[in-house]
Amino acid sequence: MLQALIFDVDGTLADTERDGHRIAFNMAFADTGLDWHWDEALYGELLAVTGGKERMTHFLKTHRPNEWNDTMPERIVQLQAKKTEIYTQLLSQGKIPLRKGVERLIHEARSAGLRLAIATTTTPANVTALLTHTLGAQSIDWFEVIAAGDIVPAKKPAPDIYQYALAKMKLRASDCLAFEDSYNGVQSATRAGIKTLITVNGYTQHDDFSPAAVVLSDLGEPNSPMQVLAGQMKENYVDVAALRSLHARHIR
Ligand code: XBP
Ligand code: MG
Repeated sequence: MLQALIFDVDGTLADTERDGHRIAFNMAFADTGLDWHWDEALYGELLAVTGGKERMTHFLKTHRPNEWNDTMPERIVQLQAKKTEIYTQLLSQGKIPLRKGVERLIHEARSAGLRLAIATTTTPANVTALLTHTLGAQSIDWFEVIAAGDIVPAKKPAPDIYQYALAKMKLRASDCLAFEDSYNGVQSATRAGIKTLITVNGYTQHDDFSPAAVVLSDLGEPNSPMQVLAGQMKENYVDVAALRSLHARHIR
């Protein structure tokens, strides 16, 4: 029986990467006097690595190997803190709205008594800032668990963050559905045993989503139908009834 919805954040709740995180990284680099600049194409390549600190390390080792030295790990931690300060500022200016259907589905799920959680590789402060500036500060309490960032040893595509959320909620994977946007995300949720609904975005539309239960353009709205890109869903938008029937079809 479907009991809980577990949401990824970046790319799923909101399209945060191109115009949010990427801009914040570049501003942090400039403020620190670094000549690093992640344009849209390069950032799309770097998104293969989840976690900002891991992403900066990957960038250095693959694009600026001669700049790597043993002070870098600490400098990257400081850069990440600076970037998070800038990113949460961007969110406070209302620059990044929730994706289509997200607010509606969250309210419907709460009214239907479904339990809610978040499983993300982003920094916890980024999650509370996004929720506060889109749904209001009280919405933080709507999610029983906000599993985020360094709370687990291995980030997505490892299953750790979803396993952490399931353990905290004392739920079986088969009681839940996960909402994701990327290859790393569907791998993480699937390895934790959770059936996954994908909503694609500009950066992830060509990812391999083969383990997903269904791949959609977005969650849709009554007056703005979604497109089903893979899998079966006869409804025009994702509501609780659609999720219950998807869950029943996929949970043996
Ligand atoms: C997306 C990520 C994060 C963000 C940047 O997380 O991989 O690293 O790109 O945030 P998810 P940080 O899709 O799991 O929500 O700089 O805080 O890592
Ligand atoms: Mg994501």
